Amino acid sequence: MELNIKEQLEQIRATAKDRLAQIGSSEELENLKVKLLGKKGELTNVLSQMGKLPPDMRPAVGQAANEVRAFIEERIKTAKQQLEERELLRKLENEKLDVTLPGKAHRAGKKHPCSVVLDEVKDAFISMGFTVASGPEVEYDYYNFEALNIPKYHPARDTQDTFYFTDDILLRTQTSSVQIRTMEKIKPPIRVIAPGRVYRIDEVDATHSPIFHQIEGLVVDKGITMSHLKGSLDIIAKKLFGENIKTRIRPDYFPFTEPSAEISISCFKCGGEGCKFCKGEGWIEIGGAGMVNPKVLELLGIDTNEYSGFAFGMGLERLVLRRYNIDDIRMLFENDVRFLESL
Ligand code: 2NL
Repeated sequence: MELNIKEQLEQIRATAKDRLAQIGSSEELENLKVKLLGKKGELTNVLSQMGKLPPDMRPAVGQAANEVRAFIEERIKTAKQQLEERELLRKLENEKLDVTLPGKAHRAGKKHPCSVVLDEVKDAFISMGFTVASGPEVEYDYYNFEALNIPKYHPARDTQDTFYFTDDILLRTQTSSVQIRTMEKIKPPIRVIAPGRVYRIDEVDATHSPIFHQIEGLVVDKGITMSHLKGSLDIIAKKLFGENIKTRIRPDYFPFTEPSAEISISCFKCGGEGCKFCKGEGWIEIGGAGMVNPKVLELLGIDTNEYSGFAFGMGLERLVLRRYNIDDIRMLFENDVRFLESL
């Protein structure tokens, strides 16, 4: 009987090693531990036969049983450590990060070319003491035409095909309307620019769009002359296009200015020699200007014996196309990110 129990204990000890070697996961290990050492486990099962032993033999068998338990516990502990190490390694292997792989590039947005140029133009004028004004795009005929000395049926209206909502409400064709509103609000001296979106009925092609942007400017003060206009344009052109740029004004006609002038700058590609860029002219037209027609000032209650003014207007898109050497205005409106990123 005694031998039998000892043999059984020995058997448990001897087989435990092999059984442990086959364990593949912490879960299996836990199950085996219960099977061997648990309340209804094999070891407990053997020990329950102790009562059948003669009392003097029990201590020796008990000690043998404790040794087997200690042995198995030790082995389980080691197996557990090994399993945990293996599991950790497997986890690390699966989750490993190759820090040498190329990263996912974040596409950063950037300013639209029109905004880049407009911001430069604004800064140049602000540095000369101008303020920036804005006004409604849906405008009264009065502010867009009447107040600028363009009455109904005036031929100048034909050059600006206008989107009308009603007889006297329209989409502004120029930002002059903003400057008329400025003169209504504040007394001279006035130094203001009015950049903004304007609308004209036009088919879309490489050089036309029914929506585009204008930058207009207005100065009204005592003793303002054509020289102030020319001098201001010179400074602005140099700030925007470089120190070597020259400006040229030649006679033109606008109902709202008298005299009126066409503004050109010397070609920034060839410096005035004539090249493919300026079509051999040496000059590039950037807008129009003139002395504010006294009729316009009078209508707004400005005394023309005391005050005079100059005004100018230029198209933003034209400046942008020149600056970035783009030959199609549609590129600025289609917003193809691949194109915009390439600028
Ligand atoms: C052009 C020409 C111009 C003006 C705009 C203006 C505004 C007021 C009074 C008088 Cl409130 N004139 N603006 C003057 C001359 C020319 O624009 O080619 N724009 C793209």
